[in-house]
Amino acid sequence: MLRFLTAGESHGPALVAIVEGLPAGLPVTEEEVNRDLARRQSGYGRGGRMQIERDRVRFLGGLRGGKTLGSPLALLIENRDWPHWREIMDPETLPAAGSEAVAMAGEMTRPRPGHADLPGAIKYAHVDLRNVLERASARETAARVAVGAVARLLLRCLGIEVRSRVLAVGGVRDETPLPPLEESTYWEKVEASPLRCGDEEVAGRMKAAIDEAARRGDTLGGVWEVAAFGVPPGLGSHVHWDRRLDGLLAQAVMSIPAIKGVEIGLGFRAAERPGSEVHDELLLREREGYREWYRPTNRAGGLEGGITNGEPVVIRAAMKPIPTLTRPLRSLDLRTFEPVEAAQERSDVCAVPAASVVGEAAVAWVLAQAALEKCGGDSLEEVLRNWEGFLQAAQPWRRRRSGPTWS
Ligand code: EPS
Repeated sequence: MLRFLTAGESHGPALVAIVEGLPAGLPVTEEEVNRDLARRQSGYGRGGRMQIERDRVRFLGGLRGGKTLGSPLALLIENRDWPHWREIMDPETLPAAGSEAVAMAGEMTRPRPGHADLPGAIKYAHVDLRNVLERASARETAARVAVGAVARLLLRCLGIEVRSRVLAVGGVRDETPLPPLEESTYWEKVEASPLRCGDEEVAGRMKAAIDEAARRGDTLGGVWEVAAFGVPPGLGSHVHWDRRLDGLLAQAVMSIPAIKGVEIGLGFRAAERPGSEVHDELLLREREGYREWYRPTNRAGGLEGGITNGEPVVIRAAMKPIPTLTRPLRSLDLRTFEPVEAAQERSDVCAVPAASVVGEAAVAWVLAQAALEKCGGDSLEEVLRNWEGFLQAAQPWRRRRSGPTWS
């Protein structure tokens, strides 16, 4: 079973992750992981913290000569901001009352509505909200992206590619239908866009909306989409609730901080249409000596009955605006029980583009798990052998012409 755990606080020394269950022999490089870490750090609307961090991974175990060993893969991402927080976040001693450190970031008792601050404090019996917010911070997603980058390397060996793009920021929407993977100029545009939006004109309006929100001391959410191409039919299962791949994908995406809605394929729009305009019909075509089924549409987002159907897996997430506002909302002080303004911490105005990269990691992870569940092996070689057999067997919709008949 492929699994991972992460640890680390936003302003602690580092984030760490341990990945277990990877096959031996998978090529992994720091460069590949760093590329995704950098993509997560970019994006219009991020705050001052991203100027400080230059996220880079260091492998501490499980890798030798650029290939996994089959042992747990241990990785670390240092927080460059840590030296500024050394006293405040010291694992053993809290800063003395009246010290400079306390003047910089003393006890925090004014919960931000929408943040984990208050429920986290109640649940874990903390009064200083820093004990919650440090781990609830989206900083933790850097570790998830590093782990997702490794999953992506495995998927690439299996012919699966994961992409993401931003479809809305605030009320500004990009209605461009999902282009295929082969439309590389489109995907290059997305990568080059600070909004991760493939339509420059729309991206300009998104940028203006973020600037306007920043001026008002406000924040903005949005919608992003992740698509996985090259996914064969047969991953996931209809037989049990916790084996349905749509449910597993939704959980992974919903668990990204600030995500409040997840949809697959048409999602909520499917509820408004009759069945004849929702389901993807099966048609027949002839190609390269084969007769094969195909689907003119992919409204199901590549999943039927919790199983992949061979079409791209398409999943969208609705992200709420970040709860740290520079013009703070009304709150209550945990110590005095007096009405106050919610705490203001340095934060982002909009992290939708960055979160779309986290979404890629979440989807890549779940697909890698599903692929290994189907075709797992102790070495990459064994996985590839199993995968090849699975692909051969999973193609009953293709028939080759042998003489006058199809077989
Ligand atoms: C975050 C607040 C900001 C963000 C941070 C998430 O950090 P800071 O409080 O240090 O300014 O920049 O995001 C990251 C550090 C990151 O790596 O994504 C929060 O409160 O969630």
